[in-house]
Amino acid sequence: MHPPSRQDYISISLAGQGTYNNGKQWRRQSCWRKWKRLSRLQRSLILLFLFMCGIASYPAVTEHLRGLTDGERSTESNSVLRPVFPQVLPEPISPRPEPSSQLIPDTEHADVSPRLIEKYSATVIIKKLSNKRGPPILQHRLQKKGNGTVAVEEQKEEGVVSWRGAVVDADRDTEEAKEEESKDHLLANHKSGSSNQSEASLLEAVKDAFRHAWQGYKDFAWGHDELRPLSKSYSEWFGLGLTLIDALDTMWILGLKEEFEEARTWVATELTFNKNVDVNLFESTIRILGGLLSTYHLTGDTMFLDKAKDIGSRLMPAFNTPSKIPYSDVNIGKGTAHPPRWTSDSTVAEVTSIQLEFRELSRLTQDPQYQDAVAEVMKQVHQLDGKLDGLVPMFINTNNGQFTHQGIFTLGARADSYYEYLLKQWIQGGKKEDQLLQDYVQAIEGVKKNLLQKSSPNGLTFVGELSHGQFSPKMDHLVCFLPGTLALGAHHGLPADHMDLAKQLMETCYQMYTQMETGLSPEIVHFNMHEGSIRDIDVKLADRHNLLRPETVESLFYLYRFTKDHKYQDWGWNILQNFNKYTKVSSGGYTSINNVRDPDYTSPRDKMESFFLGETLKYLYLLFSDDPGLISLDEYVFNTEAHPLPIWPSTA
Ligand code: DMJ
Repeated sequence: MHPPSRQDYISISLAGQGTYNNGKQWRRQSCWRKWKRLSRLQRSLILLFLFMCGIASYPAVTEHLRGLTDGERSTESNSVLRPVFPQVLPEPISPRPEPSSQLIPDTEHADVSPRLIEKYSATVIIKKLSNKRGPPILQHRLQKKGNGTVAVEEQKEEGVVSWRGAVVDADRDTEEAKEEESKDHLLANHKSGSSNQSEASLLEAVKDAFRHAWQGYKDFAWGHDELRPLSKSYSEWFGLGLTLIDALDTMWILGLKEEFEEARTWVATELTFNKNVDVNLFESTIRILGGLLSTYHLTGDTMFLDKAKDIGSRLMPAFNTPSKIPYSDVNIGKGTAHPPRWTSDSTVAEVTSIQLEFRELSRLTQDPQYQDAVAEVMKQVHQLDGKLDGLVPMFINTNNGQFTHQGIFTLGARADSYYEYLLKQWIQGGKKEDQLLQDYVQAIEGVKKNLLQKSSPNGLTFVGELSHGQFSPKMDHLVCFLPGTLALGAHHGLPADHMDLAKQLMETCYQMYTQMETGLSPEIVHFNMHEGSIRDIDVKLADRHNLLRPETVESLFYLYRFTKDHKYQDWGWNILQNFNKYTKVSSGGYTSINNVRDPDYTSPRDKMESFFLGETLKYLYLLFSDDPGLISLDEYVFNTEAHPLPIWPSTA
């Protein structure tokens, strides 16, 4: 037997030879012996087959290597979904130090540029392409294990999450084929946008997720603020059943009547605001007042309105300040209010993102005190010095009513919903309050002029921050509310370039998910801007957590509602799958996680934020619905906690 001559040998291994051991060499020789035993015809047929496979995979390979931007890829290819994954969250585990390997930026995952692809082992690329169907862009994420690179599809787990998100135990080989078949069927319908079945399946997946989250809350945290799903307990923030109230209108919209009725009974019989407890004005306004008002509107049940009046009036002492800029905290039992212990400042976003709710409370009660109080804040902020092209600083002093910590501008934490509420108040009031519109439009121009940049190497448009004239390429996940808000503005008649920007930012926000190893976004990212960067996105160690936040799926909902481009649904679907894979706790509930960069060690935080039920799952449901009348955006405006409030009739 002669060793195979080099030119006859067909190998898929283009990686370093040193990685092959003796066993592999033996298998090669054995293959070669078998090959030699084949007839000439058999060999020709096999070679022809391999040639055809090569032709068939050529477009996928070139697309992968070119690292196409979304605009260049077809919607159809984008709509092929990644395979479903097993439910993975283990029982509670005690924190352990991060492996040092995580300190090394994970270049394979963050980029699809040709330069970077060259760094891949060619073996892995070939494996990926041959094992998977669908476009590389949805599948290119590789996962690192030890010092090697392992394709996602090589993971073997015991359970698999079905299309609808339910966990089924199955023999992977048998079940996989069925799953693929069923997915292809649903996907074909989904792509055409014509199948009720497909829409129903997507909606059902969200309902399944909600039921699972709710079950955990019900079993371990009923009537308390937040579920701690791993320790099967709860945490209190205000002691007001925050998750339950935040979730009321979601249950109504999802049609979960039984769950809604149980919750309603609790609100009617157990919820009391006559408690000696400090609450944050902003958080209790957007979650509790907003949740009760929207549930009242959806159901017509006046019990919710009575509760809304009760909490609304108990929050009013916050406005008793020298400047009329409200304090951050109120004791709703004692009727006293105060700033945080360390400062007399309030956060700009907090004092300017309570207006939708208080204005609506005034309209419903015919009592102007609520509207007057929040309008005074807007009036003052409108006139203040210290803005930059309509952009506002992050803090405002409750004694003198001036901005503090000036010179720092962000669309992220502490400023974000100021911009959102400028537009939404204008919409709520029937587009008559010109000053709000002017401030909003000016601020968006300010964003374009001062905060908008493109990343390298792939040119993702992002919103950075400015500190005393110095630009920082830092972007919070919170900023991902902006594509949706821009799209909403364009829908209500603002310039078309707002929609163009919305689409670009939407892509960026999705990349913040898909470029992570878990497919879930971190809390904060930093974009690379210098030419020759090998990846667009870096994540600092302290920023790798995911709190189940809604902003990206919120924006996906708006973008889909206005464009009907199914890629936005596909992106939302992928995000839901990854929530199911990495944050779902088997005994009930979902948990925020500390590390989106290590699929093997996500480090659960043991907390389900109330906005996961109030916002994230609601927006996912609305994203998958093809009914524009389900919370019509011409009739409702969502507060910043996803509670829909009516756009006022023109007579109001
Ligand atoms: C929510 O409470 C609201 O969406 C708020 O505007 C921002 N933070 C959370 C969600 O991330």
